[in-house]
Amino acid sequence: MTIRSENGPDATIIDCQGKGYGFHIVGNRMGPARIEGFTIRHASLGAVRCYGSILVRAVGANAAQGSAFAQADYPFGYAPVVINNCRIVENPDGGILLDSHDNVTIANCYIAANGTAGIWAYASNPVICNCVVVQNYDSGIRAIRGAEITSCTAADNTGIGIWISQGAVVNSIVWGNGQRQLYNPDDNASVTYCDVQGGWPGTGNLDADPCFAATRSSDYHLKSEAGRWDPNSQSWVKDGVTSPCLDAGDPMSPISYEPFPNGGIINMGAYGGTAEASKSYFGEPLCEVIIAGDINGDCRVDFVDFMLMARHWLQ
Ligand SMILES: [Ca+2]
Ligand SMILES: [Ca+2]
Repeated sequence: MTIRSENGPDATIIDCQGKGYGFHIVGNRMGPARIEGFTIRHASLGAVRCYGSILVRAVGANAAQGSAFAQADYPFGYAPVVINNCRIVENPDGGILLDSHDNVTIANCYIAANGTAGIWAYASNPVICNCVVVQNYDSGIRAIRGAEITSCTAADNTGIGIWISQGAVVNSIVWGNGQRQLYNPDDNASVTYCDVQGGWPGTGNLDADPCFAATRSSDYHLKSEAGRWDPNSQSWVKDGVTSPCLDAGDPMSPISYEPFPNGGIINMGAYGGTAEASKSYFGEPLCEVIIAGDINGDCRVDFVDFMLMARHWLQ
């Protein structure tokens, strides 16, 4: 089952007016589910809840007790759920709630100003990528069991930025949260190529002001002297400073849709790898002409470009 809006989350608003859930996905009854392109707000119990259900949990524990349908199609007991390109805002009891569901992907979502956690994952193990999780009135992401978190921005939540028991946090920014930035109670999660306020052990981690565009207006794009996408004016603007999070992600991560000049390396944060990634600044105006072989975009072809190419040779 796919439910997709025609014109995206700015135009398509599900206002639950203080009642129930926006979407409630229970077990495998509907098979794979995809929810895409909505604003979901004012749902008293949560914008989206995914529940593995007792039946599905029984399949996981003892396949003989489960339904033939679940056994045949979903050996792990969970039909995949994808929540993509949604704005999950102002839901009094939390944004996205996962309970005993092990196959949920949350991608390209803006999750803000919810009454408790932005994403609350209980006995679940979600994949969360390219999400802005900010200004929620508790934790940003609370993954009690674990999660794979890639290219996310968890900032200015009143509680913990990211609570993760196991799994990984990569290419992400965790900044300005009210309590701890990161909480890893079992010391089992790896954190790499992240900007964490106060610092965090791990390869490639930074502790430096990420230079968000405008936290007051909830714009968490990163400032750049070479160009930053401004969603209000729908244009590229230039700043007086450049974020240290540009080109600071994992050098082996694909840069995907980052516009030129992109440094040849993914940016940290929710817009890293997207068409809205801030442009790399090299201390001078953008190149007037693009030279073949200038991979990072600094208007020269030199050993840095050669190194970038060599790193990804024959990938
Ligand atoms: Ca980049
Ligand atoms: Ca170059």
